[in-house]
Amino acid sequence: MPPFYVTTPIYYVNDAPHIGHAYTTVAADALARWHRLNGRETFFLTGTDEHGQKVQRAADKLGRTPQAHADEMHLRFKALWARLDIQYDDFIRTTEPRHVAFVQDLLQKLHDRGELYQAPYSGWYSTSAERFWTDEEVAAAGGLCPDTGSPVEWLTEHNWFFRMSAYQERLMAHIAANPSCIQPDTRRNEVLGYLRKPLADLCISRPKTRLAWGIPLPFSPDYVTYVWFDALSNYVSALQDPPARMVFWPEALQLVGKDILTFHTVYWFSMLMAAGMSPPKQVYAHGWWLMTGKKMSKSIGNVIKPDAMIDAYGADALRYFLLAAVPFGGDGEFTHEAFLHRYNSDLANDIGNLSHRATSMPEKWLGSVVPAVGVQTEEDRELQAVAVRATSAFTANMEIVQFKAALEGLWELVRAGNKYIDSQAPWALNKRGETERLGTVLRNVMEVVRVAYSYLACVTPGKSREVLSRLGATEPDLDPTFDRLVTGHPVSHRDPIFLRLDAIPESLVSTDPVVPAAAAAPPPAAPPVAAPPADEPAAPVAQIEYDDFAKLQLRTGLVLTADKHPKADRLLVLSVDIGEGKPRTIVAGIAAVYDPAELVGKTVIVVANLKPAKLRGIESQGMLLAAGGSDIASILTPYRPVPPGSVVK
Ligand code: ME8
Repeated sequence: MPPFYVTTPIYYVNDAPHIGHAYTTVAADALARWHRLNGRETFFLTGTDEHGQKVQRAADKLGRTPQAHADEMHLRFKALWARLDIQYDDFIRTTEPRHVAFVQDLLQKLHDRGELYQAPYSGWYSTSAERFWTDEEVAAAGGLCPDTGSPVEWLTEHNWFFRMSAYQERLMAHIAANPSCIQPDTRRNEVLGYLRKPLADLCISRPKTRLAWGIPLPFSPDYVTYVWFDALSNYVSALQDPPARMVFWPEALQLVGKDILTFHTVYWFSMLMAAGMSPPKQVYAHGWWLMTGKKMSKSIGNVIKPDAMIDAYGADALRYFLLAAVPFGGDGEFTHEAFLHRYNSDLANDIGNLSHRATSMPEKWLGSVVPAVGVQTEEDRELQAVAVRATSAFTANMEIVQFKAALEGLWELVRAGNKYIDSQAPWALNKRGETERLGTVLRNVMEVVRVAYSYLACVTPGKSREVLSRLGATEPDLDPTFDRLVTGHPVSHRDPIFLRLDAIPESLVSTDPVVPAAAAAPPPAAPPVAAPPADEPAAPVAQIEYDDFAKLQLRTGLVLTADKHPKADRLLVLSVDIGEGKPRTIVAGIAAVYDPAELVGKTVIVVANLKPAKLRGIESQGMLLAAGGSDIASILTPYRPVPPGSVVK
């Protein structure tokens, strides 16, 4: 088996880590753990990007040196990785002497090979994006920085350039010959599209007079190197010592956010080619975590703090959610409602329940030991087949970096395990005194738990360790056959591994009191109130008494699913959890303004006591509130997160 090398971007130390950073790092950790579990020699690198204008500016603001700032800030990343159970093999900081020495050697090598030259350079410079833009790019962005939207200034500098344009053909040929070197395919096509336009040379220096915080060019000490040239080199600088580490390089899988894909392909691949090295095996660009439709980012301030999520749910629940909620490569809207929902359904209910049953039943009936493997019936063999199928699906999807599909595959086994308990009814076997069959059934259940938590050990390492040790297994064991536990080994039964939560933990919502879900039976129906269209002045309305308003029962609801109405283009059919235990079906005339997929996970306001009505053959058990009258502009959602079923008044 070839070795396995996985990297994350090195994160800027200008601010504290948020869920976006945790995402890439958790994904890399899950892959590293997975390959280690499979016996593959693995190296997992992460680190911090400590030079450049962003860091310099953040340090200036705090009145300290950039080095002191980086020394303090990089520890925040390390502390979060410790809390998230991230098992990296090395953490590289770009201010470390080993990295600086490597970058200077690389610059010297490229200089000696004639890959660098000096020339005057003029362009629109954006300090916020730390780069120059062309006239056309700035014009297209309305005279502002196309990346950040901040003002740009016209600068002329004498700078050093890398002959990147010379690599255009080679880059295209390399990508064509190795189509999997950029994933997903859509991202590869984007890079190819970029490469079809003329490729310019890359300005790789900054005069020290403008930016002192960087690595000096060894052959031109009045300049420091461009932060991306410095940062990208980390993936190889970390493999220099001991030299044997370089065996990992040809196997590199580099995870990056989609925003930094061009740097990691066009720039990075051509730098490597110029240095006589091969590009990484694969660069995988994942999507963004969004908050209310916008990329979660430090500059916008719409960030979720991982520490708060870990305090509320535990590290493993956060790790699981990040990987299970969206296909790797796509964007995902982060909502507390969706988190709670997935936590309760997948973790507390499905797998938590399964492991709880596996250890509570032998305690009650079998003296808390692993029972012997008995004669297997048709149903037992079917469950065994599910285990084989589910674990192969997990494996196949982990190989293509599709965590969500891998977990969905494994969940087939988790659900089958719970169903098997229901159908085999061990409580009835116990009552009837069928001890041997009871032992066989419980053994099979324990094996399902052992298999599921062993595969999950790369996603939920802490909980897996805990559950496996309750069954007497010291290490995860990926063999799906139901005879791997040690017969007669003591089984310990303790608290549920994932506690069910009734509402979003208070520490995560505002400090304002959250109105609890109403349990009272709804009073008689009242007609819905129609709002005037937004483009007409609001006409004076007839006044009503408070009691009339109070007839209206409004609740918050979490959209669980949304689909097009099979018979009406205008309508969507939603399943909405309004805290009643069973979701409501609501048919809403919003198909013209909303894509079904974007509604899933959103919290909406539902008129809960409207008489059910059939809309083109489907009964609607309520109505959504929306603004804009007949031309709906927006559905209404609460300003702050509230649990489904909260009273709205
Ligand atoms: O770009 N959703 O550092 P950075 C998903 N130092 N992932 C996100 C995210 C979001 N909303 N926000 C950030 C840099 N990320 C450079 C990298 S590498 C040689 C130099 C993740 O601190 C994602 O992995 O801005 C993204 O690529 C990375 O954080 C950017 O982190």
